[in-house]
Amino acid sequence: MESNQTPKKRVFSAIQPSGMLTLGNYLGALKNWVSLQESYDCIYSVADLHAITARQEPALLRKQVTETFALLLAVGINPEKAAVFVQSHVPAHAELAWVLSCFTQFGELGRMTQFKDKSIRHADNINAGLFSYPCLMAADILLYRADYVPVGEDQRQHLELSRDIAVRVNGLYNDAFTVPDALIPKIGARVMSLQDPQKKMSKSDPNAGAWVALLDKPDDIRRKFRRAVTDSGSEVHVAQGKDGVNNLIGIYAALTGKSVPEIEREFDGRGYGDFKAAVGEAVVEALTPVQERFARLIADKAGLERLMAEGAEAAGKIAGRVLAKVYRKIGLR
Ligand code: ATP
Ligand code: LTN
Repeated sequence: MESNQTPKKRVFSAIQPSGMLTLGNYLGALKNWVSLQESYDCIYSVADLHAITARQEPALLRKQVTETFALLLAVGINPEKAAVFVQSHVPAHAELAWVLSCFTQFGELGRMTQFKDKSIRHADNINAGLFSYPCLMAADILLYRADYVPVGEDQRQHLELSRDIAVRVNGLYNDAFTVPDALIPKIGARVMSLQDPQKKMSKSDPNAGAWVALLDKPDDIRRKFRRAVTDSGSEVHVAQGKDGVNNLIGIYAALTGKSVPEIEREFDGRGYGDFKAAVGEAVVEALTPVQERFARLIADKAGLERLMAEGAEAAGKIAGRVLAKVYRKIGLR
């Protein structure tokens, strides 16, 4: 029977397999990925080609790709609802990235703040891949004609560039691509370091007390929150300049679904000590089931490989069709 339902909108996002995923990745991106799979046609990827813009140890990279894939399933992405795959398993990503790099200007790439930051942090390896990274990211998105791309705040500029590239190519070759919109959560889009709340929480931070990994042990999580930097005051209130407390309130709100006024009331007159313990506990409560699922998934390597192959096959079909259409439009034969 003909369905008169409009087709679901498409969502695409990806995450790098660079070491342990953090609470920032979870609240800024993954949590959203999970809820979107109920109402959208979702495609999620482990961006291993992006990861090699930094030098990687081959055995470790292989392990991290498998672990990141398993973590995506452990946080609740369901391969029966969403396609989940490893970027390098679908060759169309690298192929379209080359094409798009010919439609992206040197000046545009040079303005990317992530490129500028990473060039400073890794001055010994400012490679061409790091520079053209946004072209590969645009290829990831445009290959699936994605309508929406759920990411954290730090990816907004890359998303804007993907849109600019899509609009430019469409102007030259008559609607080759869908122009995507970023989906950035209201709460949790920028989780800050627990030690320096003016900096984003990042797994590349050498101070492990600054970030929480999704696989950290419960006691380590509790300790990191007990030691989280706050200011010298004692009131649990969102306020200008109270970056540490604001960050903890954001984390607690994102995990419990409570509003800021509710949280302020809950901790009225109770001081930072109580509050930090409660945030730590909320994080432990959210991550314990994720860790249990991860342990089960990672023990079944054959099962993971089967799921990876299925995901790549489903994604590859869509990507191959879009790539062929683009090649045709630009005159490749
Ligand atoms: P690095 O910090 O090592 O450069 P990253 O964590 O920014 O890496 P990814 O792992 O690829 O890079 O990020 C995956 C997703 O997590 C992206 O959508 C990104 O916006 C989001 N994200 C990363 N860190 C945070 C954070 N501190 N707060 C909110 N979202 C974040
Ligand atoms: N660069 C992103 C990861 C990423 C991505 C994508 C996100 C690679 N390809 C496509 C959204 C859409 C990051 O978060 N560091």
